Formats: sequence, C-alpha cells, structure tokens
Amino acid sequence: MAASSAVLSRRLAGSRLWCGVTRPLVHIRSAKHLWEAASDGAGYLPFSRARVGSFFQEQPVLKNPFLEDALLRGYLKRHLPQEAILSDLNAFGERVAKVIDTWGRQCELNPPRLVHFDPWGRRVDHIVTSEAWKRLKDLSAQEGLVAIGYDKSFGEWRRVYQMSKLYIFSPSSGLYTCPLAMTDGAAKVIQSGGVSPPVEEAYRRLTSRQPERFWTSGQWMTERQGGSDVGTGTETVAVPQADGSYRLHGFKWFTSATDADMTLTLARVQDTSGSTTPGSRGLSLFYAEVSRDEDGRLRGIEVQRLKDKLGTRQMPTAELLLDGLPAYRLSEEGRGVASIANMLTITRIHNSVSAAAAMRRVLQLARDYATRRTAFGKLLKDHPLHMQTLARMEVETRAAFLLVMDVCRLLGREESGLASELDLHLLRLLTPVVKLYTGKQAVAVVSEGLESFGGQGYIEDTGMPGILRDAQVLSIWEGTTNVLSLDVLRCVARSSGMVLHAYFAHVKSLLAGATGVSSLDPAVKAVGGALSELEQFVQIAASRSPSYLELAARDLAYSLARTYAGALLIDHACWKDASPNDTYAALRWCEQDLCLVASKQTRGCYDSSSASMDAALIYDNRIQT
Ligand code: MFK
Repeated sequence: MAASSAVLSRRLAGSRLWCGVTRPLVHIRSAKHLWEAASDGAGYLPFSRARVGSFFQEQPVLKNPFLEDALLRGYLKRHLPQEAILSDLNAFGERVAKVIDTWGRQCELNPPRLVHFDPWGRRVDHIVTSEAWKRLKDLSAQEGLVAIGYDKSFGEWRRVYQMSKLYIFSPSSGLYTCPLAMTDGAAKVIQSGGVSPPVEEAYRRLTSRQPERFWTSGQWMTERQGGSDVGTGTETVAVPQADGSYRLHGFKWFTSATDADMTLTLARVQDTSGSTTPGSRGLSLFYAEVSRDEDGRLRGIEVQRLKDKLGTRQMPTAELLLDGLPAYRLSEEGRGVASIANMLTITRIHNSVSAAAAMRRVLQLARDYATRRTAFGKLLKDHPLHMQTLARMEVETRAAFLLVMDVCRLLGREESGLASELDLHLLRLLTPVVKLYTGKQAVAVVSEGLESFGGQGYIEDTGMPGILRDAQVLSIWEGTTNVLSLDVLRCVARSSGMVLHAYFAHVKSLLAGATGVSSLDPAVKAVGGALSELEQFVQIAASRSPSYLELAARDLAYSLARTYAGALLIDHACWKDASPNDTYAALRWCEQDLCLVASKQTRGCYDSSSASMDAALIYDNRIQT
C-alpha cells in the first residue's frame, strides 16, 4: 500500500513537471486517469484549472409540436381534413417551436410585480408584466385563439380547431392560456345571455382578432371563505344605483390574470334595507370593466397583493378589494351560479386541454432526449425499460388527448346547433369527468417525464421543473378532484340519470364499430366488461344512501373516464387510416382496472363503517408500546 502510494506520488509529481504547472492535489481515485491523460501525448490535463472537460450533454430540442404529434394529426385528418386548417396548425406549430416558446420562458423569468404607489406617493396599483406577456396577448388575438371558437364558418368543428391550436400553444404560452380560458368563458356567457348592451362591445373585443381591440376577461369567484363552496363563501354585495347599474363591495381572494380588461363576478344584491339573501340563491352574476380614473387610479378596485404561488408564476394572481366597483347585472337575481356555469364549462375544458398538452410536451422532449443521451453504453432509446416507461406515458397522453377532443367535439356540436339530446347529456357529464381525470394524469405523467431526464429534469433553468409546477394547479383550480366528482353525482341526479343513459349508449355504439376487429378483441372485452360493471354499480348504488354515493364519487368519476377513454382509443384504432400503434395503445390502456368503482365496491370501500375507519386511521395518535 505504502509502495503503491509512493509510485503514485512520483507519477503525479512527474506530471506536474511535464505540464510545467503546479496543480492542486487531486482526488486519489482520479489520479491514475490524470496521469494516463497527461502521458498519452494529448499535452494537457483534463479538468485542470479552467478546463471543465469536453463532454456536454446535448439538450432536448423542441420541434414543431404539430408535426411531432402523430395522434393529433391523425385525429384531425380523420375529423377535420381541411387543408387550410392543417396548414394553419403546421405554421403555428413552427412559430411555437421557433419563437413563442422563448416568450413563454421569458414570462417565467420575468414574473409580474405589483407597484402600489407612484414616486410621489399616489396609489396606482399597477401590475407590471413582461414584454413577452404583452406580446402573447397580441399573438393570441392574431392567431384567433379565442375567435376561432366563435367563428361559425368552421361549423361543428370550430372548438376542435381552436382547442388543437391551444393544445399546441399551451406549454409554450407562459400561462397566457389562463386569461384566454377566462376570456373564452366570458364570451360564452355573454353569447348565451344575448349579445346586447352593455356587453355587446365587450363580446366583440373578447372575440376579436385585432390586437389593438382584443380584451381579456377575469373570472373573480373565489373569496376568503373558500373557492369550492361559492354559495356560502361569497360575501361581496352589489348595491343598486339609480341608473340601474350596481356598485360592488367585497374582497376577491384569488383572481387570476388580474391585468384583464373586464371581469365576470358574483355578488349578492342588497335590498333597500341593506339585506342580502344567503346561500347560492342569493348570488347574481355581474359584468365589470377594469378602468382607471383621470388620476390614474383603478376605479373601485384596490390590488392588495400578488399571490406567491407554487407555479403559474408567469401570470399575475391577486387579492382584490372591490370598493364600489361599477358593475352591471347579467343574470336574473339569484341565478348567478347557474349563469356562470357556462363559463365554468369552458374554463374546465381549457384546463383539460392544458393538461393533455403538458403531458404531450414532456413526452416530446423526453423522446427527443432519448435519441441524444447515452448511458451504460447506449442511447436511452435503446434501453427497453426506458422505452417502456415512455410508452406508458404515451398511452396516458393519448387517452387524455382523445378525452379532451371528444369534449371539444361535443361543445362544437352544441354551439353550432347540431347537438342531439345525447350529445348535450354527454357534454354535461364529461366536462367534469375529463377535467378531473386529466388534471391528475398531467401531474403523474409530467413528474415521470422529469425523471426521464435524470437529475437534469430537476434543474430549474432547463425549464422542466416549471412544467411540473404548472401542472400541479390543473387538479386544483376550476374545481378540485373531489368537488368535480360531486358535480358528476349532481348532474346524474339532476338529469334523473339521463346523462348516464347517454354515456352507456354512446360507449356501446363506439364498441359496436369494433365488431370483427380481432386485434382489438381484448380491449373491446375489457371496455364491455367495465361498462357492465358500471351499469351494475349504478343499479346497486341507486338504492344506497347519499353518503354511500359520496364515498364512491371519485372512483365513479375515474371509472367513467377510464372506460370512456378505452372506447375512444378503440374507436380511433378502427379508423381506416389507423396504425398498429393506435391498436397497441388501445390494448395497453385497457389492461388496467377500468372500473375501479366496482372492484372497490366489492371490497366494501363505501360501506357505512368506512368513513369512520378512514377518519380513525387519519387521526391515529396512539403511542405504540
Ligand atoms: C389553462 C386553464 C386555466 C383556467 C383558468 C382559471 C383561473 C382560476 C380562476 C378560478 O379558479 S375561479 C374559481 C373556480 N371555482 C370553481 O370552479 C368552483 C368550484 N365549485 C363548484 O363547482 C360547485 O360545484 C358550485 C359552486 C357550482 C356549487 O354551487 P351550488 O350553488 O351548490 O350549485 P348547485 O346548487 O349545484 O347549482 C346551481 C345551479 O347551477 C343549478 O342550476 P338550476 O338551478 O337551473 O338547476 C345547476 O344545474 C347549475 N350548475 C352548477 N354547476 C354546473 C351547473 N350547470 C352546468 N354545469 C355545471 N358544472
């Protein structure tokens, strides 16, 4: 040992002399390699002084997200094969990869800030946003990211076209998709209620393709008492004015994209004695413009502070004091929740689009990286286990995409007046189902995607951690998983089960299209079996207590999503130009427990004892002896 150390010392000493420089002590493990490098004639020592070695990992490259997405292109070729639309999406995809993605990144690097006072002490409440954020607003108008959804010339496919564009855009958008979601939702509410004064001009601006005219809208619903229980938690009052308008007084606790030009919000109309009606039935829907007075002060609004969020930092989210905000009532008194529901449908669909898009983006980057990164002697793409992991992500992403596009298809049919009763029921049921399911999928798939980059996926300035942070909100805002699961139960009850009848009928018709396609047999059997189990569950559950149904709500929603996605994957694999990959994706998807509500019911998970045992488990404070 002592002898070998002495030899090593001599060699190191020799290498020092040979290079003509003195060098700090090196770690003993690397000493042999250093000596060999120094003596192989290369003439330098790697890693000495400023030299940091010659290997740098190639970074993943974002390519045109339209061209890179076989399923998107296949879906559009099947349903919307208009050359003009496809070439618009192709050109937009090119723009996203080459230019827009950098703007999105700049929004992350230059988050909005709030300037409360001007240099002379006057309250100004300016939300200062980055140049890139402003450019994204102009681009959104030019590209028709809201307008396409209202363009009748695209008929029943207008929403599929619009949402395909947003799907390509979303991960590069610096979260500009958030104001666009609310803008779209506001336009929908106005359109449903009638495009007339005082909101006629607002509607035109929300759906404009001209950047100088384009407006965005907020959706101010959340107050301090909570975001889910809007009926109980809304304190804002609306004081009637002599001219028929109102002044709003209240505190909005979480208002996103607060640099909007207008907003829709909820408040309780005060009667002449100053009283209001409590609960949901006391809420009305209001329209308000965000404007400044001659002194530059916001009219009737104080921005208290910007929120410090886990993600979505590119976008301003603020606490707002409404201090006499001028507003117009859009709904009948007490019909606020029902009236804003149209907006929720739209923003929930946008949320689902962003979820599927985040999954697709992380996969596009991961599969590119797998062609560049070598480990253990070969590229990642040549490691079957790595490919298996990416393939599982791909199957999840395909299922999410088809779920999302199907809801967009239904929305387009509704808005073009072509929807059947079945379509309308499906749209009502699937909107919460798809939102809640894709929100959860996005977090899981994006997290897995980060792991596929190894440690680099955890490094902030690769941009990857931001994708995960932004994905995390998708299961929270616009209705959490549990709140939306309960919404599913409510719409089943309110429609006297008709939404489920529509669901069963449609899934059966999708499966019927696969009759005789032997390669899909296992998948068809799995979905058919899951459907029967679902039908049985519904029959049994109908006779059970509301608390039983409540405990089953989340699993029921997941089962509806998984079974429906299975049917859509099968249907897509039966299309005449489908590829073997489409069949493979359907088969893989259908290997999982599609109807977990049935499996869990058999195990007694929703029995009356479960609730108390769940609580006992959570609050288990016993000290083990
Ligand atoms: C990239 C995407 C970006 C998205 C941007 C988002 C930015 C962030 C902004 C926000 O987060 S804003 C806050 C979002 N908040 C929510 O989503 C609230 C979550 N809570 C719920 O959804 C509750 O279920 C709800 C507030 C609706 C419950 O209120 P109620 O008063 O108990 O509702 P109820 O009694 O069930 O329904 C009242 C009426 O509304 C009924 O109509 P009718 O009186 O005519 O029967 C319902 O049918 C109707 N309704 C309720 N939910 C509906 C609906 N109609 C259609 N669709 C729905 N989802």
